[in-house]
Amino acid sequence: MAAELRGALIGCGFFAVNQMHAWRDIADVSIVAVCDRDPERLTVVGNQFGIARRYTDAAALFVGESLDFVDIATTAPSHRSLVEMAARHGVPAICQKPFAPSLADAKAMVKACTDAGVPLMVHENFRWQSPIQAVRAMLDSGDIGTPFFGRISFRSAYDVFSGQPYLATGKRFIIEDLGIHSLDIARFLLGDVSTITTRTARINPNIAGEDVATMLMDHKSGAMSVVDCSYATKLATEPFPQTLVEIDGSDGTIRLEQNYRLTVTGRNGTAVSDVSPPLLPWASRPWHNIQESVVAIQKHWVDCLANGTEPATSGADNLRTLALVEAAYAGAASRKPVQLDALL
Ligand code: NAD
Ligand code: 89V
Repeated sequence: MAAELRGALIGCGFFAVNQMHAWRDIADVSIVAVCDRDPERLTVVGNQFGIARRYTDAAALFVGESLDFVDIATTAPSHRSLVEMAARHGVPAICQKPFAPSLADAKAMVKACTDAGVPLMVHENFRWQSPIQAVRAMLDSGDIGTPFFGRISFRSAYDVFSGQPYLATGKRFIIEDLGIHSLDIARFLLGDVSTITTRTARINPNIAGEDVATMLMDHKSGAMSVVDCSYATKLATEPFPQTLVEIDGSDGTIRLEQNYRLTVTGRNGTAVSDVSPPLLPWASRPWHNIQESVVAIQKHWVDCLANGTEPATSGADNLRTLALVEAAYAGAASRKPVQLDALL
């Protein structure tokens, strides 16, 4: 591997701009080529980041470039073909969430990369947000004892459809797009899940999918959690895109509340701290929380490639998050609890 990693971006859309800014913030890596089937987006991102080598066809990119990795920032329908293309060329791949439109596709993608011996990471960045990492650190400190209950909550009325119009048109919406992050955070904080029970609703009549979901999960640790998300919740202060967290443990509690206020009550008393993410020079409120996590996950990828270690949100790991998404939709339809192990 060269001293400086050579990466290429596939998909130069709405969110990829954050990924490009983040790559510029990270040492020992550079994006040497960009690809988008839409020539307009290719020009916008190529010009903004000064990347001269541009492709409208991913197959041509793999033939034309010598790469240490690809960063796939397209939407889900193209993920399988692009990840499998990377595997065929022996190129490690980052793939945006949702990893794939179905669990069967995702399993095939993991197999293709395993068989080719190439690392695969899903760009599941919410667990990398510094406030969420602060909650994880408090759990690790042991101050609240053994967790027995969690609530991971994302409730908002933010207009996500203006930046991401495709979100209004899919049969699936909030669980697949946003709940997937909350479910991953639940796994990150409380471990893997055995059973999930789900209820959904559509409040906004102008979209095709569900915009409210409530999920109750049994974790294998014995803890239970509620993951609730809504894009139909009008609050006095709009919290987008903050994830709020409640954890109850045998010796205390953790509360991550609006405005990144963290309250921990445990063996050492109560401590209140401000865990606001930094506003990076290129970031903009209220997205700065997500934008900072993009730098963190991409740094992690570079470290993993350098050390030969498996990314925390590897393709194999993310199968367990995507299985929760599949199980949530199945359970919302049947109104019955769904066992996770049967899907994996
Ligand atoms: P977008 O539609 O704005 O951008 C996708 C781009 O990919 C488009 O420019 C499109 O032309 C290009 N593209 C599609 N298929 C291609 C192919 N086969 N070859 C080359 N180019 C192709 O979408 P977006 O809002 O930027 O979302 C992209 C992905 O990022 C989605 O999966 C979305 O869920 C995810 N996302 C993640 C976060 C996060 O915080 N992790 C936030 C927003 C979006
Ligand atoms: O993170 C995401 O996938 C985004 C958003 C936070 C807007 O839902 O689509």
